Amino acid sequence: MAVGNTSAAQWRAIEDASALAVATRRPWKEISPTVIEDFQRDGVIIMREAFPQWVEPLRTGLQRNLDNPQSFAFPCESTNGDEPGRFFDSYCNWQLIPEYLLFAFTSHAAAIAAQLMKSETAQLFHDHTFAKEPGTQKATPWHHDLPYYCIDGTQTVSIYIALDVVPTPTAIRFLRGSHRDGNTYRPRNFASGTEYDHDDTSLIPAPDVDPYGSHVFVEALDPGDALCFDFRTLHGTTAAEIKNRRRAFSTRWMGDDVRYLERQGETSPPLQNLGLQSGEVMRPDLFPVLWPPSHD
Ligand SMILES: O=C(O)CCC(=O)C(=O)O
Repeated sequence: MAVGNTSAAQWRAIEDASALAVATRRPWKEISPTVIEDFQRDGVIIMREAFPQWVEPLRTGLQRNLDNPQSFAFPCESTNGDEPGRFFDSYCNWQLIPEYLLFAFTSHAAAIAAQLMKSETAQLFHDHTFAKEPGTQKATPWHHDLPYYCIDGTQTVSIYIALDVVPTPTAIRFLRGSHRDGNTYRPRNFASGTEYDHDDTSLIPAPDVDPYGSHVFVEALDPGDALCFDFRTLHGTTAAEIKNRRRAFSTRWMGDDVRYLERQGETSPPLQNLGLQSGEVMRPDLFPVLWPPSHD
């Protein structure tokens, strides 16, 4: 099995996603002010039983990804042939996988994202699925997501939904408050752990955080639980062996202050030809604005 990104389907299947946003509605779900403040302070929160009704549809969607990776966008294998298990991820597939599209356009994820980001709007950047199969002993390297992306801003959130039971030893760990440390760390390749090629001298090497340190946030998860974290929050895992499948579905959301940024190096997703200059708003025809929920 080839490691890293391989050739695959195009991620743009829908001409004008903003028309789809106008044609659909998303429900409201109230988030308490305490939870919003926890998110703003720590850069991560857990929402228990946030999406139980979406576990089965999202598993079905992810299975399409796993069965036929090349039919979808940006499939990536991060375990080498001589390593046990499988660490798979794929992103930007909501236009190609109906269950992902329905989740984005009809679930209460957009309402949750807008409130946590303290933003008037929630714009979908992309979806991202992960599967670690039993036997995998591959750590997710410590990193934060913002420098992988062709955007900049402070109002961001990933809503990462567990699709299996995840015990603490193999759960994602977050360094509380790291979204506020002002640093931007060099992206790292998940397969090799090496840094991306980058000409941006403002990026510094990501620290290897002590996974058992006192500022580390880690929670065992049940299917339907959601971890919500800022794109700047450092996170990673240990190399503890995966005993049961560990699948997850994430949507990445942008708030009012997020703008396109032309990075001086590789990005992931490697989105080309967006027709944007640094500082411009991300195009709603490609990245639909899903909160406010309707355009009446
Ligand atoms: O599931 C994992 O181990 C990695 C997830 C991750 O890095 C992310 O969602 O940004």
